[in-house]
Amino acid sequence: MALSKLSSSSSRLTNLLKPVTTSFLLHRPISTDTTPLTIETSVPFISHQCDAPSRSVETTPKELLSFFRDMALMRRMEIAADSLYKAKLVRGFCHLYDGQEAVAVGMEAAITKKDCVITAYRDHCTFLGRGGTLLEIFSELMGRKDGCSNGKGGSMHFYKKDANFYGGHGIVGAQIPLGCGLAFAQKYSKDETVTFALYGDGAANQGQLFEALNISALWDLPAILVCENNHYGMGTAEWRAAKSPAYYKRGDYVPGLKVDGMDALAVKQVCKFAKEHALKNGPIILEMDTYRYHGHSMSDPGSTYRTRDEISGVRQERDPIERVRKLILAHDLATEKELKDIEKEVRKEVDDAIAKAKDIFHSPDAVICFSYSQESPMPEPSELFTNVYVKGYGVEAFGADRKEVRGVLP
Ligand SMILES: Cc1ncc(C[n+]2csc(CCOP(=O)(O)OP(=O)(O)O)c2C)c(N)n1
Ligand SMILES: [Mg+2]
Repeated sequence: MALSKLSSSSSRLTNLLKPVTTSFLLHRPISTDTTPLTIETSVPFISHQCDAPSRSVETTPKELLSFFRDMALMRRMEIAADSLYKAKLVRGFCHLYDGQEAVAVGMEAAITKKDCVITAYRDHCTFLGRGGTLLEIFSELMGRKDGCSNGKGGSMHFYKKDANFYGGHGIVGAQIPLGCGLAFAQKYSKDETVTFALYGDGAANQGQLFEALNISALWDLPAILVCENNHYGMGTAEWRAAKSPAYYKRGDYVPGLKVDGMDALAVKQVCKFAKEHALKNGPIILEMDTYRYHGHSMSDPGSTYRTRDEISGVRQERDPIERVRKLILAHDLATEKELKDIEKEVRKEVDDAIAKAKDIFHSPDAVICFSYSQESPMPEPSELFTNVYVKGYGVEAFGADRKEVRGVLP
């Protein structure tokens, strides 16, 4: 573990967190101060077939405070989703992202909403990073009409077309070739944008990754393949599944970089670098060294294939929110109390969104087909087949005997 190698003595840590250069003025309003600040990444980038970006990352007090707030919001949201699940208000599959927040936040700081993002089923925070709202998230989780997929996708299938977020995919690895297809469209339309296709260390062992890489490299597609290496695929540790766990090198002829995925500034730096690289030269792999605190999904307590010490060790040494908190305090950008107040604020924001998602009352003629709280309607049954097939192609539904047409889908 990268940060675990660092001395835990507070004086050493304070030295490490000191800026390379700094010229900010104290007593400026913390949330709007854009005075440049340069901070060294926690560990060096490791490169394969390309140069590594500089470890000195340009940032501002405003950006660091927004990293802190955004990651705290994501963390709180995931913890709330866990409680809702346990209260049986969320059903079906649900995979939580707490621990991995720096990847979503750092990536968004480097790109625009014109760039495309596509990921797997662990998608709540990626959606929030793309500008999705808490209300859309909790509504979707609870199968409500106001969800980002009209309550029909659930946890694994969040989408936000207006911010070029293409989901939310449950088939492991399937999003990788889809992402390369998006990059093909971007190259074809010459719009100077790129696609970030995120996948896990488990998915990295699939054949389709290499097929997609081959064609992307052959055609110089602006595809950035981000392997979020949280070190486990369900209950299987990476060392049991991968002959080479150096995922950044697995593209062979495709350049790659290994990054501390718990350091939001390092993630921002490498994503910026990768975007420039991909527009000029074609695909690149970014391996983000990260960690999930929760089990794989809600049915996995996450403690049978790894030790509690391992989990608490990562929390203590590498936690992405705590890292930014220490940076903010070391540079006197806010007080401990101000940071605690931000955490209180996000807690309230999450609670308010859940209350709203539960209590939304739609049109008076809304059909309540299956509801856990008295007022909140699920989508109407007639919605079952909408947004599934393209309209006008006459898709027919047969009975089990396949003889009789039972209905024509809209
Ligand atoms: C094609 C396919 N095979 C198997 C599964 C079952 N499955 C769901 S998640 C998962 C593990 C994937 O691990 P990883 O890619 O590391 O992602 P993480 O869950 O760690 O984010 C598996 C095997 C699936 N959904 N799709
Ligand atoms: Mg994994």
